[in-house]
Amino acid sequence: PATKTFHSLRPPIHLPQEDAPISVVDYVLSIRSLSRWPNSTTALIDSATGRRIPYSDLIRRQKSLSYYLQDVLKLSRHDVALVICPNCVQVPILYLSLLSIGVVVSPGNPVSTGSEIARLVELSGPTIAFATSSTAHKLPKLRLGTILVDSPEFESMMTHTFDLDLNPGLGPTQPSQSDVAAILYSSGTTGRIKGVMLTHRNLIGVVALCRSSAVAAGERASPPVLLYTVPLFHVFGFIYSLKSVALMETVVMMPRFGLDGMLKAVGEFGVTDVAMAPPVVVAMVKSGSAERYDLSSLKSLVVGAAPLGKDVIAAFKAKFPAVELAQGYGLTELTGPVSRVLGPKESKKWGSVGRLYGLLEARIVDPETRYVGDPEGTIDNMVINGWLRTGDLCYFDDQGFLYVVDRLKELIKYNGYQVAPAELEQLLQSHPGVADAAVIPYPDEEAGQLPFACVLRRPGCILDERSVMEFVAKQVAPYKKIRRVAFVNSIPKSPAGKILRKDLRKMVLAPLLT
Ligand code: 4UU
Repeated sequence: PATKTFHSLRPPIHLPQEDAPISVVDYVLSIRSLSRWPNSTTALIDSATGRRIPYSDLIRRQKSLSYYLQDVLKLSRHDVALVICPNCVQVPILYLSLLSIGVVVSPGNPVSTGSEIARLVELSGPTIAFATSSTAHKLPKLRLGTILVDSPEFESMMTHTFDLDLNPGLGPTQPSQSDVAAILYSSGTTGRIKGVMLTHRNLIGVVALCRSSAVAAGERASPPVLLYTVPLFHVFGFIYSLKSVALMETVVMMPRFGLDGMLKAVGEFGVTDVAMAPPVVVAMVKSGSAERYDLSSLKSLVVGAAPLGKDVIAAFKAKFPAVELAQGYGLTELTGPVSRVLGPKESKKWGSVGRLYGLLEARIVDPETRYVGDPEGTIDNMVINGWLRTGDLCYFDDQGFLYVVDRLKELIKYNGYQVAPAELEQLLQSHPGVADAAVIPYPDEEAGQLPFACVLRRPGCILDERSVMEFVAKQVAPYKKIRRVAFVNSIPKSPAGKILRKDLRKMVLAPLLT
């Protein structure tokens, strides 16, 4: 039968002409005038210090920093800037400044090791890096060096006074919409980490989608106050940092996540919405201390990046009946948001990741038969005939609500963070006691999935679980650690030598889980 195409049921989106010479920053700033809270004052709040940055100040800082980056540091269009920072109020301002002058923003996980960061540098070729005093030591030497965003120098780059009238428009580096705006890292459906290139047009489109869904969600009496527990380097936080400015929302930034700190910040800053990955929902359900905090301002949680179990949803609704739980589904390769649950009526669809955002189209294809006789080849190709393969097993119900049932691609998600099995397999194979190894996800109530190593020992070698885990832990960021090990007699492989993960799951996991 002909493959059915599912169209978005949301209102249509109006985008700027494709050839209009505007950057995503021009777009974000231009639609602010359409905000329902044009007088919204606070842009950013640092939850640790309570420091507030008003919108007027954010714009001034962004302009000042753009000018400095371009005219003093001589950064120009198409240069790549690596950003290795924990969440902090400086980062959204840095993103806007770099994007406004056409510099490609490439954010990486701040807990990465030096060699993991070196790989990002190899992929994207940055000329400059932005880090904090806690992450800078892991960065290699780049042509224009590393700038610390938590230094007094950076503060003065953002606040130095210059006469805007003498420097009207940052003319010559005006990016076009087809320029690459950001390189985000993702392992896609297979193998190792890759740099995903997103254009200004991609970002403009997604900001427009977020804006239209905010309009559709209905009136709010006062500007939303969002707290991000999601990292700004990940597509979820990256896109949110742009859309919040476009919508003139107030954003509470938590440099270091902790459940109690988050709950306290909700009361302290009147937080209305929190963006999070499922493990935070699990923690809220299990926490014995949630009752101690004033959560009366909290209206909704936007939860995405990994599956949220139905029993967790049920427990959450029982414990926090006044808080709407809205799942969102997205992928780095699709510039983030794909679908979300919108408003109290839709959130009754438990377990759904919502309806497609405006403009989006989707197809459900049979993963086994798409390429006759070559299921692996099917999984390997991320783009087929202009369609992007998500690698997720999904279905739509008859009202256009999407459900994610399973993940077919190799990707493991630990606390919502991407872990690429191939990267860990390569490390394991470099151990002298290991003849062969495969890494698959092991289900975990709190983290979602744990990286689980199936190891074939070299004959005559003595190797225990702990030494396998320690060997890997020394070389990777903490979220990538192997957390369980099984020793096997063989690793099932296809004639072409590819690990048959489904067979391995059946062979090793099934007996452990029953
Ligand atoms: C089951 O996780 C993301 C992006 C998430 C996102 C972004 C903007 C959510 C809401 C939003 O507004 O991107 P990646 O590239 O890190 O991982 C993509 C993969 C998906 O293919 C799927 O396997 O992460 C998984 N995933 C989910 N799985 C993402 N969201 C969900 C979800 N349920 N809600």
